[in-house]
Amino acid sequence: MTGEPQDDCLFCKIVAGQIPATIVRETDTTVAFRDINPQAPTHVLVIPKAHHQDAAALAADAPQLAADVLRETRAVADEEKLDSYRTVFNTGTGAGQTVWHAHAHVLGGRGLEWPPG
Ligand code: DGP
Repeated sequence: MTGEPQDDCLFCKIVAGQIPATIVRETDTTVAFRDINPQAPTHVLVIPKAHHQDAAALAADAPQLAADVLRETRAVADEEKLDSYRTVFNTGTGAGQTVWHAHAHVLGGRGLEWPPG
């Protein structure tokens, strides 16, 4: 069921402390941690603690929680002292989503080209 922890979800395991991660921020509803395969000097993932499979499901089923995630991307950028940064939600296999727990990438610390690949 959406929102419930999933036994086979990597990010649910990070939320539960069962898999280590470098956590940079935590709120009642969200966790932000460094991406294991950083694509920029700052590359942090912001996730809802509750399980939603992607950004579309999060926005549809828990819009307040989606707002919490978005607010935290800004907080991460502030803590990392980023004047410019990019927030990315890969949604669906064709867009590069590989982990099926909604997450925002916060990327910064270098010039970022547009459009992305
Ligand atoms: P996406 O491709 O948008 O689904 O992004 C998933 C990201 O998750 C990808 O950039 C790599 C990151 N990732 C995968 N496994 C782990 C992990 O065990 N720990 C951390 N910190 N990040 C992970």
